[in-house]
Amino acid sequence: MERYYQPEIETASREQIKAWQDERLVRQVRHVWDNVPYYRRKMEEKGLTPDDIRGTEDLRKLPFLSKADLREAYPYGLVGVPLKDCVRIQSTSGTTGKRVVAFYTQADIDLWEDCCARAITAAGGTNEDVCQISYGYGLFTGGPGLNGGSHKVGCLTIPTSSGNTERQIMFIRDLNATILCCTPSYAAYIGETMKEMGLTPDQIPLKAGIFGAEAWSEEMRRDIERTLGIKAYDIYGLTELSGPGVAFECSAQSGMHINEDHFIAEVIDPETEEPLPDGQQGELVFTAITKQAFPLLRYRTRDICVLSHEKCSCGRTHVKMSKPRGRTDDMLIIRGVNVFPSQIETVLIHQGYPANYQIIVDRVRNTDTLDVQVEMTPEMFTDDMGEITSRQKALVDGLRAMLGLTAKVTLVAPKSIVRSEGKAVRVIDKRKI
Ligand code: DLL
Repeated sequence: MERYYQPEIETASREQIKAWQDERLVRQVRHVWDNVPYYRRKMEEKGLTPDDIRGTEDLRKLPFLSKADLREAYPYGLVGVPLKDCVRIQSTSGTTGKRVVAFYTQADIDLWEDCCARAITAAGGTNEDVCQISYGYGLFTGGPGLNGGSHKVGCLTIPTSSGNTERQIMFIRDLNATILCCTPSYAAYIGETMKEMGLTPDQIPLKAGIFGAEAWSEEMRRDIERTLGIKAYDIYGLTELSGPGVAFECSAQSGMHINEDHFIAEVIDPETEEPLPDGQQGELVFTAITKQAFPLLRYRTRDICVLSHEKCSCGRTHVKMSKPRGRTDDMLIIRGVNVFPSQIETVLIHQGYPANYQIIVDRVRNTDTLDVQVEMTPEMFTDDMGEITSRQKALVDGLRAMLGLTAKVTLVAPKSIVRSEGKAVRVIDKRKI
């Protein structure tokens, strides 16, 4: 039977959801106008006042916010309450440019943790469960967000943070952890380490995993589910909007329900900025309608996905987003062809390789080169050159069929690609340097 953390909200009628959104949007626009001069100026430039926003129908009149605005307004320019009312900051890892610093009031934290509690409950979690949180703790939102959600559900929470993989496995076994929360690449690594320790899925008490913070394919899901003997659920979020729990997967495992009582989602064409209908792929844009301290309106996430209002078998009524296909800023353009790392991953996993790979893009004599290093499993490992050559050729063919591009594939020894305890680094683009 499907369980909900807040059934009256999660299964509310579409009319009710719209009524909440209409009312909260109007209030939020007023709050931002009164308290965030940066955004007020953007509204004024478009000739708008709060009176022009009477409900969700008027959402598209509002100006967008992007990462560039966050950079410009860093650190306090988008904060909507006096700092004395803020109780926390969280921040991104800042691999590209300046870090995003997001602010929270106690009420913001509370709503964020509710969203994470919904995700844990949707994965089958109850107060009988032991929830091990192996996302990083600290500035990264993964650990603190799911920690709070796990407390709200009443799970016995093990805040291991990431790293020290053998100790992770010891805790899972000794303390009977039933739910594991971490990045999918770390889940795969934990699975791999368990296998090396001679452990089979039935010797591991886990039943579910809540994995997100980076893109992962359906193939990788099946792989992790098999190795750990669990059901693996996706969870999505970003620091700018709180952290994990903006959207989460239910038992249907076919897209993530967006918590629409807190976030209005749109998908837009990234070029024309026009909103797109359900089923069409574009950039995800969110308007936070309940957050006080960091109230972003029409924030462009750069994540590419599709929305669906189709009825879900789990009984939840909130719109679903597909797994993000990639980011507008991680899409590689190689010899003019758009390539997402996830497409490469799909080919590898189809041919029985683990998701341990690195994509190296370079430019040699004005031509882009695509080099994919793929790790063999210990079972595949051989020094038979004929066998290696034919495996490499099968991968080159698979990649050509998927991408329409010829890649150079190099098979490398097991364990030679560095493992990630957080978000994996899959792409090295030497062209930018
Ligand atoms: O990654 C928050 C999070 C923590 C989500 C734990 C889920 C679990 P940031 O570090 O700000 O926040 O990175 C946000 O990560 O815009 C997406 O590009 C990507 N991302 C997050 N979840 C998923 C997912 C956290 N389930 C950025 N699938 C987002 C694919 C994801 N990409």
